[in-house]
Amino acid sequence: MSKPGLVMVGPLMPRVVEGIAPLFEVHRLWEAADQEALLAKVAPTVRAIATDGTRGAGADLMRKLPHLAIVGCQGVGVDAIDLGYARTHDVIVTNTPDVLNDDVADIAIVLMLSAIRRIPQGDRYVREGKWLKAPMPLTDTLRNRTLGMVGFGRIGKAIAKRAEAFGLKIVYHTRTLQIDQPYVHYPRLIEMARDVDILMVIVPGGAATRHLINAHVLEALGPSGYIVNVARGSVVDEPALIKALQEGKIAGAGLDVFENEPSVPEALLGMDNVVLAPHVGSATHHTRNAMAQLVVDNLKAWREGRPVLTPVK
Ligand code: A2R
Repeated sequence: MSKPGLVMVGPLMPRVVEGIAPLFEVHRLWEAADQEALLAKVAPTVRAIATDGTRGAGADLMRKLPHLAIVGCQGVGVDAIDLGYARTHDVIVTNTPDVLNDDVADIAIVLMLSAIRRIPQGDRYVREGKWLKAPMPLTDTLRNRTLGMVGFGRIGKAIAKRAEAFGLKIVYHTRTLQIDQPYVHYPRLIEMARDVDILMVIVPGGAATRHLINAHVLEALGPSGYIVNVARGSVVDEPALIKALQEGKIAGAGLDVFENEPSVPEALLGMDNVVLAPHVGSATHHTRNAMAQLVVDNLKAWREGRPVLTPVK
């Protein structure tokens, strides 16, 4: 029996490539000189797309594949996939939740500590020989601080578990109260921003959370406040953040994600109160392989007529 077709949108982990090879006829979209021609040619047999959280799958792509049944996404965030189109056309979407919680949470804590204790700045201080002339200036501290979680799902809880160990007081903002949680819930983000020292952003991207962190929220956070974003660049109004940092309306930021990745605004590159990371939350061999395996397991389940493991609802 011939294998159904699968469009791979961009390069994925070798584990995905090897895992799906026995299951699908794989068409590598990004390698095609003429992508439109490739799609037109393979459309009659294509049932699946394999993609990642950054490239996603827009309606424009899915529309060209009328027999599409499943989109397997490597990543937990599916904001780059047109879920509305998928739903109305009975296309299953799978993502890779949970397996990345711990690595993303580690990076969240690292960025928080790096911003507050100025770790990369200290590294530069040593390398540039400044320590030979004078000790590094004192920094802010994590002591007696309150951490405001913006989003309190799977990754948020992994971050909170770590933050507990640092003695931080934890509160959270989500749309829904979680009655089983011991922490104070703020239905209004602006009120939480007023009461906390650090905002930790870990909500999904997309239209509903676009610029959730705006000038008003940053103003409410205040001049001794820090913000850490390990969610999506779209959640933070980047020009407003830059302005707040420039004007001392907040103290600093730790950022793993940006509005226009991999481009980072020149203004941020020049700031000493900002710690930058190139979207590396889940970027370890261990976790990326686990994510890749979950992409394969979902596509395999569909191929064998079983329920997929991690559908996006
Ligand atoms: O609002 P709720 O009760 O649905 O709580 C979710 C919260 N959330 C929001 N909070 C405030 N305003 C919103 N518009 C909003 N939309 C969602 O974000 C929940 O507490 C949290 C999401 O949790 P999970 O679905 O478990 O996602 P997970 O695995 O923690 O990953 C979060 C995001 C991904 O979508 C990627 O973009 C990124 O982290 O790596």
